[in-house]
Amino acid sequence: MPELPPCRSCGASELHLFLSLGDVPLADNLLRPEALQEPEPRFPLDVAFCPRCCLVQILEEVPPQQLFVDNYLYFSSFSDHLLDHSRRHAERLVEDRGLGPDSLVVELASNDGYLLRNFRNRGVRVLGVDPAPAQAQAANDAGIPTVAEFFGTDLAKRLRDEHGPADVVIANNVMAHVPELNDFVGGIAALVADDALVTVENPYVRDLIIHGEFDTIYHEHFSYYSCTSVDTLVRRHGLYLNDVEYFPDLHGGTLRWHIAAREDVTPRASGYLEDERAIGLTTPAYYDDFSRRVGGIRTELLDLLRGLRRDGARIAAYGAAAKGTTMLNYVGIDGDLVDFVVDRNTHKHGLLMPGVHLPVRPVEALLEEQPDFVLILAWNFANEIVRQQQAYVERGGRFILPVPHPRVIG
Ligand code: DWN
Repeated sequence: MPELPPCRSCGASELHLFLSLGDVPLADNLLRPEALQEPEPRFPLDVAFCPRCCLVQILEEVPPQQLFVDNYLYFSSFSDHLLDHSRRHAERLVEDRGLGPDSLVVELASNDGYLLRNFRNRGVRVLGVDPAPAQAQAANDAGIPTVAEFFGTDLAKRLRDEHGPADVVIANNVMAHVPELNDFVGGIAALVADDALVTVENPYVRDLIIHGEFDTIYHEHFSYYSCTSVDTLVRRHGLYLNDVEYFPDLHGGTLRWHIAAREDVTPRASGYLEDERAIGLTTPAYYDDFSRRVGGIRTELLDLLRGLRRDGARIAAYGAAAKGTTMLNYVGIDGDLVDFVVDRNTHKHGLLMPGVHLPVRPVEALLEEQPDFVLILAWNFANEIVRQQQAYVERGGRFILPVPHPRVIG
């Protein structure tokens, strides 16, 4: 194994490699059928742990321009659960912090304005930052001022000069997506007012390991966070991890970290840090068994799907999700096992899943074709999806969940 790169947070040179998922295509790079003749880039997907700052991270750095600007198809507004979660977060912040027309709320990776619109509707001044052009345009068209650039310290200083300091900064599912972590967090420190609150949401690496959620590993996600790694990272920039909230039903287990320029660490935050040490999450040994378990999930899922196909079953999949690309390509699920994928995101219809080239169709195809089984690739929204697909179930359709262990439900 060639020498591993330094830790992307603390620069330590002794990263501990614990999982290799092979060469995988870019998770959100769905293909147009006419592009099938062109070479499809694949990149190594290797995961390591930093024993010094506890950051879990992938080793490959695909240029963010290639990940999030060229052909980025993820729009946040296609999940009711996520929209409801975001609305409740915004409303609580407005109440708790007395936000109004003189306040400024900045969201980093604001996508199509799905969250900031809740503040705007309450008369709060907002500003979005998102480099994905189509998403930023959709937000601006919806009246959410959005800067279509990558966030970092330079942009933070420009935004502060132009708009003043931020009273609230929200960074949901973005701090995992930046290769230059210190430039990103340094930018937050430069942007916030002295009494500001920063809330950062990302999937919790503890749940990724415990629930076998290996498919949430893809090149868009450079880092996978624990409270320990977040605490170390923000303190490096004069910020403090003061509180932690846990959302077990969001993206397979999400933490919301409350960060501020003023240290006021709650017992809840201290408890998380102590628990992580107690369960060994701050040591390499915690991750060593993961590779074997992931191999087991692959074997079990292949055996399940091959058995159903041998019995003549027709199988489709639900969710042209980024995680779906990792699942389909690592396990080896192509047209021999699954006929098509359905998704509510209209931007993905008519395209092909990266690597395995399964066609993506509107959700209505489930009733048109009535496959016997549907593998839920967007398992983090399984409850919402099953509720939504009762007509398919009433006709005898059944779902398959891939993690933490492959199984037929319903
Ligand atoms: O970090 C990220 C996570 C938060 O979202 C981004 N890098 C990219 C994206 O990852 P993902 O594509 O795996 O996320 P989702 O939100 O789990 O993808 C769900 C897919 O399923 C989307 O394409 C939308 C679709 N969907 C649907 O068709 N019907 C979702 C729901 C809830 C539905 O009812």
